[in-house]
Amino acid sequence: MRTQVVIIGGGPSGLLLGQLLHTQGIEAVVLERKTRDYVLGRIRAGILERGLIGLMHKAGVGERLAREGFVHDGTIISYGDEDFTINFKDHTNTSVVVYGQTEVTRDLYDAREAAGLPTVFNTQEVQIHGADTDSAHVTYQVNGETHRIDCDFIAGCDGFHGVSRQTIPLGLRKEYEKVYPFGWLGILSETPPVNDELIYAASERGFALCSMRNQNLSRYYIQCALTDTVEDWSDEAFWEELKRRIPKSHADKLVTGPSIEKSIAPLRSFVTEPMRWGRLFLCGDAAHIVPPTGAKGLNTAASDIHYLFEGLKAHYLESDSAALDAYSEKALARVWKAERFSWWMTKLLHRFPDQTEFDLKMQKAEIDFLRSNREAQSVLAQNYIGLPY
Ligand code: RFL
Ligand code: PHB
Repeated sequence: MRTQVVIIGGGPSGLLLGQLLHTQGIEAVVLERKTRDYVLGRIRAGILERGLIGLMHKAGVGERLAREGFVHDGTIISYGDEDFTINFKDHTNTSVVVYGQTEVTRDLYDAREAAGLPTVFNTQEVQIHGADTDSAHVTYQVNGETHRIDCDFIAGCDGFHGVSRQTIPLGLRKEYEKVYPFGWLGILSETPPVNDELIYAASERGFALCSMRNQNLSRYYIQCALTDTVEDWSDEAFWEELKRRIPKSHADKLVTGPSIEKSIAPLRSFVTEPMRWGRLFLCGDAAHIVPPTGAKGLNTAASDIHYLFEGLKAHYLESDSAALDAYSEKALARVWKAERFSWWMTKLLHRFPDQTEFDLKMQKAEIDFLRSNREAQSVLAQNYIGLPY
């Protein structure tokens, strides 16, 4: 079999690319290691920047998002019982939208199926061959049977644990990594959100985040030790700890209930350079990871897809490969800024095991400065709503 682009990974990056290519008549096959239901069962991102929203519309899948997404004009930052709002709209004339990654992925799968585009699920042993030659191809197994697809290009959209990044010889790539000494324990509960806007809460007991999916579905996170397991945290223990970390005025209003999902995610900053090797292009979590504090992971994956899509479009429709050749450089320039913002938000709001009393004073002074300084708030707002592509 032959196609123009093989997309490895049927997560949001791979599906968005597939749908955008389809609008231009460019053929792609998506290979996904799991099933559609498994992919949709992963509860992840919740905040979409205007760039990703624009791409969803461009891909022809923005209708439900426009109808059901919740526009957020700002966010609350708290420290102990004190809190303040940063109004994105005032500073940038732009908002973000609360719409779960699950819904983004569902809309993309629905559109892919409606258009009859090829997706192979349950693929195993995916291997990339000849990415640095003119005979690139991908092999994979389904039910023990080996298949081969020849192609012009390969989009490595297979997340942090995928095969695409590993295919680039070690001597040709450089990896940059920071592992944080804590994780996030997250729960989803069918309860009304404690507040209309998100609350990013710093406290002496550690960080907490109050987020949501809709009027009766809340998403909450608390910073936890890396050694903690989900079994260590009963729902009751989670709610008690959350209440201790957010301002009392909010804690008193918190509606609790049974969790319908509970998971722990470690926090990591990671970038691999370059994001291209011959005919292979890395996109999204396959190339970079951010700690979730700035809500940048999915949004940065989307900007990669924008650059790759524009490159492939110019290559196929105008026989111009300049944009494709600039992919790695352009994507990385934006990635590093998202890395910086996520790292900064993480440092600002979390408790680190080795923090000295001086470090704590610095953290508090930085939050106080943010609270009182319009320019500092503007910098946060510009980064949060997403830097331009
Ligand atoms: P994904 O979502 O990991 O999808 C990769 C897909 O590739 C498949 N795969 C393979 N398929 C074929 N062959 C192989 N060998 C394969 N290996 C893997 C996998 O099964 C999977 O389906 O990567 P993608 O598409 O690049 O998307 C990235 C986003 O998922 C990620 O950046 C965000 O979820 C990060 N993130 C957030 N991002 C935001 O922009 N805003 C947020 O509010 C936000 N919150 C979060 C987050 C991530 C979190 N966790 C759990 C890490 C909150 C959390 C808690
Ligand atoms: C979420 O709703 O899952 C969420 C929101 C904001 C973040 C991270 C996660 O920074």
